[in-house]
Amino acid sequence: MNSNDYARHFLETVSTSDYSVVLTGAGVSTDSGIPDFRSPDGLYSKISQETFELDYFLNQPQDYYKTAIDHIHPLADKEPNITHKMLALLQKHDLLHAIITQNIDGLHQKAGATNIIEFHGNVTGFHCIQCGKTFDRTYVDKQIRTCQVPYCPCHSLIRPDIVFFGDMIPLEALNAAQLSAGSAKVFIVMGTSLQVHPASSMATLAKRYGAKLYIINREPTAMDTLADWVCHTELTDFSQAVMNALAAKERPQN
Ligand code: CNA
Ligand code: ZN
Repeated sequence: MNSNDYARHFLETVSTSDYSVVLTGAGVSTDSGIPDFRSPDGLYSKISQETFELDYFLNQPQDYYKTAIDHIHPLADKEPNITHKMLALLQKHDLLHAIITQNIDGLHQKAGATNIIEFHGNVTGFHCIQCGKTFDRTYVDKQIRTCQVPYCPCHSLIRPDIVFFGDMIPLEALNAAQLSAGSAKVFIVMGTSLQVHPASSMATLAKRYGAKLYIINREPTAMDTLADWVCHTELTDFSQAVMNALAAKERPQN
């Protein structure tokens, strides 16, 4: 099968499902200029994995924020790509019903998608670890530039609203994701290596509750053998083919 055949088959499948859910990972945002974690030019080739660990953040917040101001906070300035737009379009056609994302970049929202479950939080917000007061990036970046680490007026550390390795998944997001995955007739996985738990377990949960599992990713993932359908491709090609197939379906036939 080529990308066009895959896209047509994919569209037929979601057209016959009354509840389809996608789980996205860093691979959907690489075409927006955001490196993923584990690809050869991914973030792990530039910054160490411990940058995303809770203990590291709490013990050395100045080191975390030194990296974050250049490599993590600017994710909020990026623009959505064709895959984010394709998923938002599927939602408008009632062919996709929920998006569970491991990404923290907010690009599904920028593309106009709705019903997005941010499993690992987002880069746009910050809060005090003691009193819970919220802060925006302008405040935090200014504090980093002047005193390396942002502190709340109550003198406690300000942390980002992202989920570090070692953090709990926000309960609301976990519940919503489990409910969506458990209700899915079709569960689609896009642009993730499926190596981060418990996000990856949403795919096994969906499958256990009877969903057809579709995986679309450049490389093999940890769950390819579990899937009903696997497509190893560039997401730009796949998403363009889906957009074309959707447009062809809508054109009046003579
Ligand atoms: P990962 O482990 O780096 O996997 C990404 C997968 O996407 C890899 O298997 C790649 O082969 C694949 N991929 C990359 N680009 C493309 C492409 N253009 N077309 C097709 N496939 C592609 O990242 P995961 O998302 O699996 O790991 C979960 C972590 C990464 C989550 O905690 C995220 O918060 C975190 N993360 C998020 C971002 C972001 O918000 N954009 C960026 C980097 C890391
Ligand atoms: Zn405070």
